[in-house]
Amino acid sequence: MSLIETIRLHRIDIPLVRPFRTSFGTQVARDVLLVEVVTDTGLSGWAECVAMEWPGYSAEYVDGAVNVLTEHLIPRVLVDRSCDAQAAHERMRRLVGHPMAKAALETAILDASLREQRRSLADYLGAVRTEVDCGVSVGIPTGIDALLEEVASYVDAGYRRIKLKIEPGWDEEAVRAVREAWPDIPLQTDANQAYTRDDTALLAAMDDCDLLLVEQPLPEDDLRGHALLAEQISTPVCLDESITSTATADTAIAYGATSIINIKPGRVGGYLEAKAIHDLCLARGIPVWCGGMLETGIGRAANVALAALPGFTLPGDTSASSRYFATDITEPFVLDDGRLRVPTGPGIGVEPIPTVLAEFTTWSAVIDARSR
Ligand code: OSB
Ligand code: MG
Repeated sequence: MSLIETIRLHRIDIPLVRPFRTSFGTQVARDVLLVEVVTDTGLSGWAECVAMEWPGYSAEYVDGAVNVLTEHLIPRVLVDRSCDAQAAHERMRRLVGHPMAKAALETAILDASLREQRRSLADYLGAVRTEVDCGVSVGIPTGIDALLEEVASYVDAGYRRIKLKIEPGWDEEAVRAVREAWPDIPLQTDANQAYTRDDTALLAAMDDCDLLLVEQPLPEDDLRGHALLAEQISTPVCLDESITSTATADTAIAYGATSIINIKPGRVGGYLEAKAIHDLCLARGIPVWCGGMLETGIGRAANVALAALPGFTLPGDTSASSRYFATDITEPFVLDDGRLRVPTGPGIGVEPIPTVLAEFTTWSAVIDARSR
């Protein structure tokens, strides 16, 4: 097994093609932290930290991720320089929280070690598909006309499922407008915790709109509220923010708080934990799909590999590069008949294009593993 020689952190600022508004705020650009693990054989492993600029989706944010990686996670992992993702996972387990920062470091180590073995991440995780069905997440727009125009562009591009961001005041009318315009398109909603236990009637109002699911209607810690809601509406409840580990997935399923799960590797602390949640859900008959965090090609490549596992039976938020960025930092992921091809090269199968990375980089740091 190779040894870790250097760890580089790269922070980039890359504009989105259109503002992305959710119930927790608006993003106009991605402030992305990339982790690069360089081994003593000169190979680089890459990963994207999905934390956002501010703690709106979860408690993590980019400045916090930089700090916890630099001051705590990297020093803990480098106690042993072996390029071993499982060992790094075990060492980081003793530090509480920060799943997105942990996921980035673990994935960069995993990518480096798989590149050494010339084995793809998809193969390592147990992929059974060579391409994955793709959906698209539609932010809260300025009005119904803008919504229909945006959805039309995605339907024309071939997306196999549409997800509408909702919040109180932007829900039933928007959902009905899209459902009337496209009576047969697979459609679902995502509230990002914007409703309360008192809003059951607002959510039940969309039960006749033939939705695949409603994602995270209530606060992340309210599993009982989700279980009570699931008894009162016919639309399946799907959890995102609430599912932080295999244990919370097991609890939420047992309590009837979720009948479908959105798996986001960053939210659960990495691809090893994401795979474990997938395995649990497969055993329990709970369908899963791969969520997204507006990733660049680096994060997307790994998500597409995960989405190729057998339990991922619903289209994911694994959209093409062009849905997010005019120029991606990797070779772009391009939709073909509503699907993305699973990378087959070693590790995540893609790497940043040096000139594009340099163009968007706002900050970087180098940590020498040997001087510890
Ligand atoms: O809740 O799924 C979410 C983006 C950022 C933060 C949270 C979420 C999202 C999305 C977009 O819905 C998913 C994507 O296209 O990457
Ligand atoms: Mg969500």
